[in-house]
Amino acid sequence: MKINRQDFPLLNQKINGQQLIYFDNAATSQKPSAVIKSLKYYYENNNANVHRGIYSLSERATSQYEASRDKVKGFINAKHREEIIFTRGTTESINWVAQSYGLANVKKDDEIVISIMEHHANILPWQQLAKQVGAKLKYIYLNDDFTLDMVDAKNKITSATKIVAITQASNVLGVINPIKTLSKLAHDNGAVIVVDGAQSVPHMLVNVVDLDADFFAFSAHKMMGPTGIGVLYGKRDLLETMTPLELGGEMIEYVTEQSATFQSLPWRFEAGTPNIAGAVGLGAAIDYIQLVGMSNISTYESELTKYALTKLKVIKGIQIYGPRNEDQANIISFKLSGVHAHDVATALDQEGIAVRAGHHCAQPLMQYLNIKSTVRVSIASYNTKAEIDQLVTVLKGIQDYFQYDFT
Ligand code: C6P
Repeated sequence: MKINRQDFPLLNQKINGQQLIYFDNAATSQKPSAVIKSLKYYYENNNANVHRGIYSLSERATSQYEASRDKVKGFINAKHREEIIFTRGTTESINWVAQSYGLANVKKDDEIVISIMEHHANILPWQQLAKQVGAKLKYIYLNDDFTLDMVDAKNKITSATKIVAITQASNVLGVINPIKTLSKLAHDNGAVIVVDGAQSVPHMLVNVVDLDADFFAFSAHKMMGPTGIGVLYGKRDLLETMTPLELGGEMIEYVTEQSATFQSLPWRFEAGTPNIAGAVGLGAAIDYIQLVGMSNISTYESELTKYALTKLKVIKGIQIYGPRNEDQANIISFKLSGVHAHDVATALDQEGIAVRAGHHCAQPLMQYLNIKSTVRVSIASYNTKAEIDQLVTVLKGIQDYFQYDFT
């Protein structure tokens, strides 16, 4: 089944007098009516606190909240529901791994290996951990086609490595990394692998068991769900060893004046009143995606990305930062010679086209590429070839306006 654009009410509006074309899906996706309605329905009919009320309404809220956990489990093919922890999003999920698993398992002179294409959310928590314990933070660099240099990966991941943290899909380059190979490399050296799935989960089928990921993080808002909710998946035997970072209500078993015992998984990691409506909305987003079919979404987005690459590639003075091949995710970054990325984004906005411009929260990658910013077009399944054609036409107009001489 193909996505019905009419399912996304926000898209039906004008910006600066032009029909909105939304190409900033990697920042956050738009939401289908089914998700919006699920939030409204929840608040109008089922709102109560979870896990504590001995009354029907609270039991209903609890069962909806827990049903979403089961949906997430199925969506990423986890083995056990206890392995699904609701968080605020990818950023919080990775911070928890660093400060709970990391602090307990990484010691002085151990090594943490990440890649140069990471988002700050998968850099700063490891920088902090490395400083706290006196460990070394090492980077895997890139091939000329912007893909991960696997020779470098093999050199960097050694018996000194305790954690490998890698994004499955780059939010700047659109590169999809070979997670299965990397997890084998990590495991062969006695390390765990933490996968940032923020950009892969919305675009492709993810199977955490097949990837053999030890931890996997993602956000609902990039996959048609609400903001403020995300997931930390962790293998059960690893989560069992971890101490919760947040303490308080919901996560306890028994508390005395001086001590406390904690709940079992996954509630041990969900202190305080959780984002119940968010979880319900995430469940609705999963239902919607599964109704359309993740493989249909993936195929359509790849087809549109290929189409966009073909059209963009021939624009004079454009430089595309990414592998530019069939295997890349739905994200294209580029620069137009002689025009600042922010000027391009502002000019596109005048024509109703929303793109992101800047460093995309990946400043070490920008430094490595020796650039300050790119324009980024990120495609979703509700975008169309006509919108890409319009983007290309406007980009050509921007070049004419700035009158860059390509001769
Ligand atoms: N990238 C972008 O425009 P949060 O904010 O926690 O939902 O996701 C953080 C994050 C982590 N990893 C990757 C690969 C990401 O792309 C993001 C979010 C957005 O590229 C906002 S900066």
